[in-house]
Amino acid sequence: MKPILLILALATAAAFAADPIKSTEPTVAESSAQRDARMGWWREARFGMFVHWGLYSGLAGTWNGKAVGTNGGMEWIQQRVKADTDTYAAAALPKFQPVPGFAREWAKTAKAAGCKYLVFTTKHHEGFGLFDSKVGDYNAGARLHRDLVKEIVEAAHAEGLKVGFYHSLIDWHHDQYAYQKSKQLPHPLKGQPYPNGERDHAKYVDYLHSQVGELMSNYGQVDVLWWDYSALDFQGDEAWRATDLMKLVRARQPGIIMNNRLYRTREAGWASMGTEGFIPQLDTRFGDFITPEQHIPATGMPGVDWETCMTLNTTWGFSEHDHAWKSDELLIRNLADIASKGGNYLLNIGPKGDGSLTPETVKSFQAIGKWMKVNGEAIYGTTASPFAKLDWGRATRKGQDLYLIVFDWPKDGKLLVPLKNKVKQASLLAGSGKRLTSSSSDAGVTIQLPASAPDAIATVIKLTLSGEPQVITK
Ligand code: JFZ
Repeated sequence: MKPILLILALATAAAFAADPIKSTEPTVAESSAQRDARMGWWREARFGMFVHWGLYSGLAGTWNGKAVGTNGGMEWIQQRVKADTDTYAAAALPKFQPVPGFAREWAKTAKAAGCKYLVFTTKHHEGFGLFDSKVGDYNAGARLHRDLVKEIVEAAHAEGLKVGFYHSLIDWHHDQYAYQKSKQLPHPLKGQPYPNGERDHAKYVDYLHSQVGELMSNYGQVDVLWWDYSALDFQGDEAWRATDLMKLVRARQPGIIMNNRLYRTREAGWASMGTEGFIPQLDTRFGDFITPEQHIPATGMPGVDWETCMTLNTTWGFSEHDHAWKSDELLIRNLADIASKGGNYLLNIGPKGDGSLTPETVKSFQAIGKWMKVNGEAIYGTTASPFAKLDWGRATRKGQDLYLIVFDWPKDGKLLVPLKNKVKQASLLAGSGKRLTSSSSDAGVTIQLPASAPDAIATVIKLTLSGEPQVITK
């Protein structure tokens, strides 16, 4: 090596050593401070709307006039009935007729509920793109002469919402998607030979990269990319040329936040298959956050960003047969529970084939919005509870302020908070911040409450402490 090159190399190495770089390949080199800045809005947001919408929405869980099931993901209906893509499209396309302005209802519903971001399916496993693409004809541009992604992005931005793209890696339409390479990933024709002879999976991966390139270039700023999904036996570079794909995305959207579903390895936060297969560790080269699905982790994940995604009933895509709607109480308490553990709640809606929302969907989001209007301060921008467990509810934290979210109102009107601290002030968020009195003992701080709960679902008390919270552990 020439002396000048040697000096350059050493200087570069020294610079990297001085400022430890968390992630190198496949993401762009980024310091912890830069990463924190990039993740900032997402960590404060705490609540987002997820939307599953595609050709399956029009089928609504019904195939040939019969219910395919009354629960479970009906966005998988093509796989459930084992339809090839042509049969499926012939049945589903006529039923997918978005009304003008459909996306405005979604965005307004999200905004009024207190959501800070909206993540929606640009393409689900069925393979139908909601966008317009130069590299395929199975999309809204080609079939409906509309760019539904553009319509949704514009509606979200009009409400001041950040925007996320869910994009399926799995593809049940593309004729080169080599589904035999994985025993674990679903496909309607699984177990059957390819109907069109040998497949060249690299061709599918080229198509995937091209479409992701379009999505990252044609819609302005995209804040989240929600990949879905990989298997232990098929993931990462082998399955999707994931390193290159992430590089392409970061080059066009430097601030974007991505989940970890391009991979299925321990470093990427996965231990096994199944929706409970995640582990609380994540090398951020492989994604920014972990995605517990349909459940809330028992404890938080210190040092790891995570987001629980959940359905309102039991399906992601609309089904006319699914009536198992979660109660307002459960939804609001889930949001509080997740915030108390330091995570985000991505709550799903499944619009119908015309893009409209079910009355149950609207009602649930309105109830959350009503609660958030009074109590949002206890959710947004908070960090995890300092308490391992509380008998009566949950807590969140903002510096030296604690938010006590009471689910079970004490019958004797005394709320015991296991804290050594002196309380500067205690007040209710509901009813214009009524002050409450408190006293201290060896057991902790006792707050004197009104006889009945101002909010039967969850009442928030704001505690201002002097100093860092000091928790009494039994
Ligand atoms: C996936 C999708 O299949 C589903 O339709 C929905 O979009 C959801 C949000 O994400 O669900 C999964 C993902 C991974 C597993 C199971 C369901 N898994 O690893 O077994």
